Amino acid sequence: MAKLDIITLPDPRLKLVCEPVAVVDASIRKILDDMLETMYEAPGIGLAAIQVGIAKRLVTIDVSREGEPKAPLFLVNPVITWASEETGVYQEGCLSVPEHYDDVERPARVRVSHLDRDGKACEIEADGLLATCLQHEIDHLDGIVFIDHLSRLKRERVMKRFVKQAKARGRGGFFPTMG
Ligand code: GNR
Ligand code: NI
Repeated sequence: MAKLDIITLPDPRLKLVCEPVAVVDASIRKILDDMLETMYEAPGIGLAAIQVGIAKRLVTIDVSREGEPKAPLFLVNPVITWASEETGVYQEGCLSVPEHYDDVERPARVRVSHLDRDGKACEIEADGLLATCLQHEIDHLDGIVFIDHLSRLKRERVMKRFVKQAKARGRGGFFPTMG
């Protein structure tokens, strides 16, 4: 397995609509395994392939808590087939939006159909943190980041900060920004 680099805002690749996977073969399983390692190292509870620069509809998730046995989930071409009317609010974060956390309202329960790591068709029904994480990851596959669910004012404030940081890195992070 190999740990991959995670891309962050304002990288334009985070806006891409990712391509469905035709066949779950050894090369796809290798990407999934590398994603899982990258996610555990980060650490994060979910990862979409585009966050490591791969524009395919691949997701890894593990919402098990510290001290519990690991419970990795691999999802290929996941689709939300049902979402509850009832919503819930979670404070979300994203490995591609480091150090920003904000409340997002989403359906409280979802059903998701997908292929697993063996290419087998599966369906899962989830609530709580897993339901939130599934929706957050499936958003990534369509070029949507959680800050897209915030008010325009909040989103623009966050974007501005990340553009500034990227510019600072571009010149070695040495000189102060000009605003
Ligand atoms: O690690 C993560 N934590 C998290 C917390 C609340 C809601 C969603 C998430 S997903 C995030 C990892 C990530 O960026 N996945 O795309
Ligand atoms: Ni994310």
